[in-house]
Amino acid sequence: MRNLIFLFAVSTMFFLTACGGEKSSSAAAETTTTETTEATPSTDSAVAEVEIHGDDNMKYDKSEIVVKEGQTVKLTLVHIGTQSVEAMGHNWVLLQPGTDVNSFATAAIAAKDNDYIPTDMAGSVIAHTKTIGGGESTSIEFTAPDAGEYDFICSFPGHAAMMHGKLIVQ
Ligand SMILES: [Cu+2]
Repeated sequence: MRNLIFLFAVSTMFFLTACGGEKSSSAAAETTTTETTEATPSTDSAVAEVEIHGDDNMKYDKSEIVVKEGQTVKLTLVHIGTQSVEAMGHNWVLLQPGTDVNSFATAAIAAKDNDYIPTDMAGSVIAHTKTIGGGESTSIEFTAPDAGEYDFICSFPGHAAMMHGKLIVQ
């Protein structure tokens, strides 16, 4: 009888050990899967992916963006605030060198129906996003122009004084 109880105890231990072993090998399999996902090829270096945020305090989170000449720039503007597009709309407008930023911003006030891009000054624009409100985001793609420094602004009425920066093309 003692022998039988001993045998039972041993076989139970064996069963539990086997069960535990199975659990750790399945955990190991999960880890392997995660590592495979992380090993996804890195993004194409020919494309510069840029993200810039605008907020409810009329500010961009970047005053300088650096890219390389001829590079494809994928720019995403994210409005991290909550205010409406009417009250605190933001866009991102890249201007040709020599453009008078104040004149452009003044003309933009009357261009609400065209994303605040004044039609008669469209030639001064290299690239621009649409105008968005809180919680929205928008992306554009353009080719980085010749090496140099370019002004970018938000052309929503009254914003350019606070929301401006330089795109530096190397
Ligand atoms: Cu703005």
